[in-house]
Amino acid sequence: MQQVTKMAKGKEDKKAVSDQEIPTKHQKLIQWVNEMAALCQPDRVVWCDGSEDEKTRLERESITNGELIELNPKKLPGCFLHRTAHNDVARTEHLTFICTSKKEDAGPNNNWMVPKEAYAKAGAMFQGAMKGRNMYVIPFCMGPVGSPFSKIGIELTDSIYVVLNMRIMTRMGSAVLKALGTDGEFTKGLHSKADLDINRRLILHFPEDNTIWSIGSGYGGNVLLGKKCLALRIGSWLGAKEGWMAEHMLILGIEKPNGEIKYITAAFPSACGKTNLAMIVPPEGLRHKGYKIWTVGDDIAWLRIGKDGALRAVNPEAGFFGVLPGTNSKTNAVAMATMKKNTIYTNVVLAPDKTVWWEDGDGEPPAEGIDWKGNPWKPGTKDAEGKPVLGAHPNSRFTAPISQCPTFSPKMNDPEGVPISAIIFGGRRARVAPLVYESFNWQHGVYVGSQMASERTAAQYGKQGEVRRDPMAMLPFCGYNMADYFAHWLRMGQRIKKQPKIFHVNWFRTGSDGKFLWPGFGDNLRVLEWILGRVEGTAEAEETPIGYIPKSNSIDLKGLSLDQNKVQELLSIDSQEWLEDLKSQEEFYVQFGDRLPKEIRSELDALRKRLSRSQ
Ligand code: OXD
Ligand code: MN
Repeated sequence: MQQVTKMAKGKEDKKAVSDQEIPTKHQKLIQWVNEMAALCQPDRVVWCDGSEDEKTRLERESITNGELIELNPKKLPGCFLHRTAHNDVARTEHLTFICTSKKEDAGPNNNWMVPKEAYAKAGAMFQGAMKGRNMYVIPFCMGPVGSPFSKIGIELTDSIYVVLNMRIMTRMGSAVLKALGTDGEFTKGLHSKADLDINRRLILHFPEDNTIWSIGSGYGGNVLLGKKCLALRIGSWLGAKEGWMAEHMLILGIEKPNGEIKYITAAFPSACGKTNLAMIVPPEGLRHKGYKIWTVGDDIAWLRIGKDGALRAVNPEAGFFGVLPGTNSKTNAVAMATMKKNTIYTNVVLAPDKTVWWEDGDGEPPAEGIDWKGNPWKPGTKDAEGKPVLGAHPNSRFTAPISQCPTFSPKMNDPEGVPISAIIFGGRRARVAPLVYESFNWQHGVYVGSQMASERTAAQYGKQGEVRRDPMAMLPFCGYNMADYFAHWLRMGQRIKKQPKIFHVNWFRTGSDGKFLWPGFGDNLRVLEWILGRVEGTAEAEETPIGYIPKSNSIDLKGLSLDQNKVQELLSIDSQEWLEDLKSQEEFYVQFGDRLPKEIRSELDALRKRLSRSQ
């Protein structure tokens, strides 16, 4: 069958693309592509096959049209720089909607629109939005192709940047179309940059139709539809329906000297060091123990109950889309090594030798360069009001294949996933939460996850001390009513025969001097070691009202100059502070009304009693 396309005059690859045969016999897919093409009116429809030739052709095309700048082929082979529009540098949560027939199904945690209204509103924006551009058809698979965990999606987009990023972030191309067959289920994703006008930007999810529409943005989190949109928002909806879980979690394997590998997952709100933990480097003091780290994923975990009764995790992604400022050889040497080749850098400084630089990265800034906005920049540049001008945007990113990660786990491609021994929740709390505690059981652990929170610090998050509840780090990503999501977690617990233990960590507790008490980074492995010890029944703990905390000396602090007072402060529990915190938890839960599972309320009441008794 010939592709129904009109040729753009004078394009170099005119022949190759116009003669392209539609590479599928999936009638529903072909019909949908044709309908979307009729709506968006691109010059041509290009089916992506994921080949090297296609990659090279698209790279050339985007260098010519200015979407990408090729970086120094000797120092950064296969790497490119991209600059987004100035108003398009982060996920736009206020323009992100869950469109379900009933408002209660989206829940108070989501912006909501009636599906009909949403289709009409965005449809008007998509009308003719791809005129003069190509519409690329990207078949992609979240998870290993053929795995029972995996889901197939098709993204239609007018952005080559999106195609090249999806190529890194997902398994994409012909193998996926083949796996889809002639009648397989797939998520329908439509994206257009349109005119990148923030007033005409919408990120819409239609879980009842397994559909995502994104318009007016070119920023990764809004437009790489496999990531937050499919793998979390639509994924969490599908998981609740089909009996599995889509979570905002890293997946990490810790190999002990005897060769046994234990896998953990961990959920932290953005900016709490998830990518760093996924690539943790053992600290000097623990090196003699011979731990080896295996990175399975840094952002998303899909969890199912395996035939063995264990909770098994797959990373649905194939790449990292990590934040750059603050990433350097000290904070994350593994990430630095990962991005030395075949990487797309977004919104960083371009140096004259065609390398890149960002704030708190490695090395000195170039004496002169081009900033993320494309303006001449040098260290010390100030704006009209005398404020320092950053060279890289604070949310500048790298997109790199996980397979390039020095700690890459080949288990990432295991269709059955890896068995999870422990689930870790974490937040950024200057006070209240101790360094680590273990929940009493699954139900208590679900409650611990449901009250997860991060404090805003003056430097980073606006009003100091303000607590933002972010249950399981899923607040911006749960595609349905969060009360039902808690109920789903509780139901899953009843079905898992080999339940992972659930823990809470806080790397960010500060002392009376306002300084962090815990060194963090590689030293976090000391806490993970205690957690694994608890899983195996070898680490000692003390029961407290909030859960089990490490007995003194049960965390190995060898090689760390941390005095005992600090350790005690890190593990201390102030009942009064906790009782205050419970009030803010209740305020958060109120919004879910009767839909909040009674188990969550009874865990909160039981904790209050235990704390009051201990005063
Ligand atoms: C991300 C995020 O980009 O959580 O992973 O915002
Ligand atoms: Mn994330």
